[in-house]
Amino acid sequence: MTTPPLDYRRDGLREMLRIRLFEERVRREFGKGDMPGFVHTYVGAEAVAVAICAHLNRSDIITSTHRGHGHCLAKGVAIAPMIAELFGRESGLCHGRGGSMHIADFSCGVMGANAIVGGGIALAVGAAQAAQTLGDGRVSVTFFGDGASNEGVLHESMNLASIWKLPVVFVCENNGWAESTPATYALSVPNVADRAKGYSMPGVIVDASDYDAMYIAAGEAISRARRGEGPTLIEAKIARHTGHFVGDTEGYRSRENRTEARSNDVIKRLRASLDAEGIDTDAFVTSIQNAIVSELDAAFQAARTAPWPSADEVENYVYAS
Ligand SMILES: Cc1ncc(C[n+]2csc(CCOP(=O)(O)OP(=O)(O)O)c2C)c(N)n1
Repeated sequence: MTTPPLDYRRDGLREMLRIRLFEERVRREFGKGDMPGFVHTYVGAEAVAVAICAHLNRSDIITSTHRGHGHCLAKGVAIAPMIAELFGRESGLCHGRGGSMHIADFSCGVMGANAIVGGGIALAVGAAQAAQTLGDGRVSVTFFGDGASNEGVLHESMNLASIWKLPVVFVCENNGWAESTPATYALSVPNVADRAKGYSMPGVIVDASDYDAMYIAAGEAISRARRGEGPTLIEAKIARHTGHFVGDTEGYRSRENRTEARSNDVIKRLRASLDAEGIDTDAFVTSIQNAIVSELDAAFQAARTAPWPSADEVENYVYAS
């Protein structure tokens, strides 16, 4: 296994910090009570979206989940219209009709977050089939959780992707929980990746607190898809740092389990390894923090004062009305 070049690690640190700061701010702002709906944050999982998207082009496709902010940011969605969408405003990416769980931006290949668990998986397979038919070289990636891995759609999708050698990567973010149900209870196999064998594709387990490992595994799977050799299932093992949603009191989880989950943080780990190589990350991190905090300040202020959709147009931009 080769270590990725330094620049990729610095880019990785920057992108992961952007997501972390975005999510921590969203959590705080949600507590003020004027952001409608539910919010599920991506804290602790940043390496997965960032490492995958580091290997994707803007025109490549991703499909996301109810926990989709990190995927969207890593794929290039702009912060201000995303925040406006969280507030349900007309200036939001989906004209405020979607909110946190339905962010989509086709201009950078984000076919959508999805409140339906497993809802993005078949869409990514369809996008991969389109890319293969058109011969345009694009790949698609679908992110989903361990809970979604028990949905029938994953199994049908992996089977079709395998027999047609579609350029798609299945990325399971296994954070050990589906809401309050432990993966150890709900999975028929020790690892989600074990299921790849049934569909004749590589099944790769990655520790997502290790950015280098995640970057390398992502690169291999995406290159394989681009070479026309078919799909890969990556299982990224993540420790769930927070509750299922913002406000979850986690009565089903021990304090020790939560503390342990937070103890092996990918951002701290990557910073420490860069520092050990003689790169002082303090100044780098401070400059990223300052820039992102200003961007977030402006985005929240603009979103809170932006117009709502008008009542007589509320059925526009939705598929069924
Ligand atoms: C088809 C469907 N079933 C159930 C739900 C309710 N639900 C929302 S999130 C969730 C847990 C999903 O767990 P997982 O896929 O592991 O993702 P995580 O929240 O851990 O990231 C469930 C059951 C849903 N939204 N859609």
